[in-house]
Amino acid sequence: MLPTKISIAGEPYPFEMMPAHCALLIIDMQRDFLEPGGFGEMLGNDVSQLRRTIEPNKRLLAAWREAGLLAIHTREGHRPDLADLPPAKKVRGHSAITIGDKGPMGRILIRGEAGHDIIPELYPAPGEPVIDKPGKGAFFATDLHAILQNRDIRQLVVTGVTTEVCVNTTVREANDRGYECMVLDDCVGSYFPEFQKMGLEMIKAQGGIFGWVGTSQTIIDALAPGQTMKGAA
Ligand code: TIU
Repeated sequence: MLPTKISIAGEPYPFEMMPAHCALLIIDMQRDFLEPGGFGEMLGNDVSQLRRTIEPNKRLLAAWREAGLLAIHTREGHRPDLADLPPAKKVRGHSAITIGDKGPMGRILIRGEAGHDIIPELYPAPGEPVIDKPGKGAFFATDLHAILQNRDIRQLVVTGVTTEVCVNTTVREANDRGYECMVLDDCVGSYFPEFQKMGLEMIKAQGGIFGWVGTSQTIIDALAPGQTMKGAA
């Protein structure tokens, strides 16, 4: 049994994690953002900046599942008929190939296409909710808030990609809805190192204006049986 509360080292100060009320939220670890030959790389981005998050996320997810806690996955994407794709999002960037067009791994960011799906390394287990979101934030136009409320979740450990876009947007949305968020620096990634750094700074500045920043190993240690005994003593 895990303790009711576990103090997790983090910035700007320790995060008092309540395992029964805390979910792991893994943002958009999709093939099109992370895999060589995908949409992200096609746009000229360096996917290795994101791929370094795969192993730490894998270890964290395994420990999280082992502890019997709730893990939730998100995917950014749209309906095949593009009815939920704002025209402004479709044309943004003036790219030759945009959302809904045929890309290297099927139609880009369209639900049901190979590139839209989650990478095999972090594939959701049966029973783990998958949130299909049309925006950058995971709360916009989704049932995430309802799912969290129904499970009495009040805290989120947030990982995934990209740090300054979908992770930051989601953490801000969650914060305004009353959730406490801890973002794990080794489990979130940006194509741009300077945005990785500042994306994390912006969360923990001003006394943790949007939440906490920590590291996956601290949480894995807290969830491990040996550490749990110590924490309970
Ligand atoms: N998931 C997510 O962050 N979607 C993006 O479009 N990110 C970029 O950094 N472009």
